[in-house]
Amino acid sequence: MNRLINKQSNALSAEITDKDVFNARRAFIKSTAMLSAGLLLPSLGQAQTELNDKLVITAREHVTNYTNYYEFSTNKQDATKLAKPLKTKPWRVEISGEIDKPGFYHLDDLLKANTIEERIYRFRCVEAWSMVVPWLGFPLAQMLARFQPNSRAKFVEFTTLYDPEVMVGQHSSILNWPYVEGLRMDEAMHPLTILATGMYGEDLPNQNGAPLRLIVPWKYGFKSIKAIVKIHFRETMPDTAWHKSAPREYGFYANVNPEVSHPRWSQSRERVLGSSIFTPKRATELFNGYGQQVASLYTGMDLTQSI
Ligand SMILES: Nc1nc2c(c(=O)[nH]1)N[C@H]1C(S)=C(S)[C@@H](COP(=O)(O)O)O[C@H]1N2
Ligand SMILES: [Mo]
Repeated sequence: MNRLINKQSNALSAEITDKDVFNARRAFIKSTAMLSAGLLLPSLGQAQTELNDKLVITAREHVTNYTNYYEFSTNKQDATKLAKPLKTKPWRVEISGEIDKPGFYHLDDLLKANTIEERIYRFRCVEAWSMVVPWLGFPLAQMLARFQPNSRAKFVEFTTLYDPEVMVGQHSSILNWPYVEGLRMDEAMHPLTILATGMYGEDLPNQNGAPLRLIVPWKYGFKSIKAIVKIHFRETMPDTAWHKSAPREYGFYANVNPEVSHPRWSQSRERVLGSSIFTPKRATELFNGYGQQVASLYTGMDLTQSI
């Protein structure tokens, strides 16, 4: 299922040596082995393939012309045009916090060290629409492991570019800028979580989060932060942009859960993006249909606190 697009295994250019990469891989293999054994996490493979086979891919035209990107506009049609002036090359990403060697990296160098593959995931927005997108990207875990987070790294925080001259929506105070999102470390290291650089076989369009965005398929779309300029490993739970703006409406975990209503609307059904107004809405699935792979991450947690 995961078509291999590009296979490269170069080490990151200046800052990271081959030995570091080798050690990080070993640590990563060990930690994923431990995860699978300890929490009985199924590896990707059969389960994901079965789910993906049922997914009908949404037309690219819909996915690229109906976006949520408040840095540009709160209108879902407008970012297509407004995001055009954003310059995504060259692009620098700061990696910081609980790691040995914090620093700034050229995105090109970060990408060289990863294998870009295609993953078809269902994506569901908190506003009750969903779509199925063939993303191009790589497991976030692959990249995080190279930076050898230390034992204090319990969460990963992501930050979007702040540049109000280009991101004209940042003049409005609708959200706390810059946009910040975060994951618990085990969520970040889960094989379903990817950093996407493209979709439909091409680079990401600006309005969909170029040049680098997160995709966490079992969570509401707002977790999938766009235009990432910073990845920060930290000990405490990050405060996210949506949580700061509306703490009663948006929580940290935000796992898709049809049983838990948003304070202002039900979350039990979803409109499939691009379908006609006569098509009945689709029943939303717990964890967006990825429960088999991710439910064990939340054992013992109160899932009604999901949103
Ligand atoms: N930086 C940034 N990332 C963002 C957003 C945003 O406004 N700014 N919107 C989020 C929301 S609410 C959703 S539903 C998804 C939408 O992704 P799409 O526009 O590619 O469909 O992006 C998420 N990532
Ligand atoms: Mo959303």
